Amino acid sequence: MNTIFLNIINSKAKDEKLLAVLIDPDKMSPTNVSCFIAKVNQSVATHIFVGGSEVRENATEVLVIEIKKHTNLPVVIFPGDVTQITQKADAILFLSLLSGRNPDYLIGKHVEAVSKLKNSNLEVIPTGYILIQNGKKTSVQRVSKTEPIKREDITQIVHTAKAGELLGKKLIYLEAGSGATHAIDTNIIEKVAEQINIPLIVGGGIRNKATMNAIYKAGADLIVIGNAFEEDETFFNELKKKSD
Ligand code: 1GP
Repeated sequence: MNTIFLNIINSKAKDEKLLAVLIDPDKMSPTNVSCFIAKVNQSVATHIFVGGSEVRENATEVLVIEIKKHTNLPVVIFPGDVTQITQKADAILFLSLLSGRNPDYLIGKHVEAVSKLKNSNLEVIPTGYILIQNGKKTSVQRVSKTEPIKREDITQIVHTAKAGELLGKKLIYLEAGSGATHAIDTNIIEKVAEQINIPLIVGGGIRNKATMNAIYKAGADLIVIGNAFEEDETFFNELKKKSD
């Protein structure tokens, strides 16, 4: 039942780095899925995340059904809201926005989600989600009405990640925000990775292989990329799987 989480743990133990392609149901039409997923399948991507801050009702389920017709990669919901939960996916990142102090995003939405999760086969992965300031207002900030942690406040970032681990979160996700101008500083990633023992996800504003490699080297176990693939599908060419 914990297959996806256990695979992440096993990869971390072997230092095999993971890559999730993030697909926003509001930006991807189901008719474009097969062509896009063909490129994902040929790349080193290991996971497909589906979600967004604001998504039309049912759009996520329709998209997940279509994606699963074209790939065997695990499809993980990365929800901005309860309405995005669908049983058609393999797992859900059950996100607590630990950087903010809005009770709805710390526990309220989670209580609402229980009726959808209690009899479901979805693998639920408790995830501490930490938004870090990157110079422009992000949609997470706007929708959740919370402030990100300042990027200079490294102690607060590290302690927030550690508090998440101590609370029992199974993953920590450091987020610069979708389309961030700059990815999270490697210095921040190093400090967090040194202090936590659970897998570390990093996303937001990652647009090239050099940045990916630097972020992996700093200690990220899984990188999430959305915009860079939406804007330029040729980026997949740089991330082709090596043929055996
Ligand atoms: C956003 O971390 C993800 O929630 C990915 O961000 O779209 O900027 O790659 P990008």
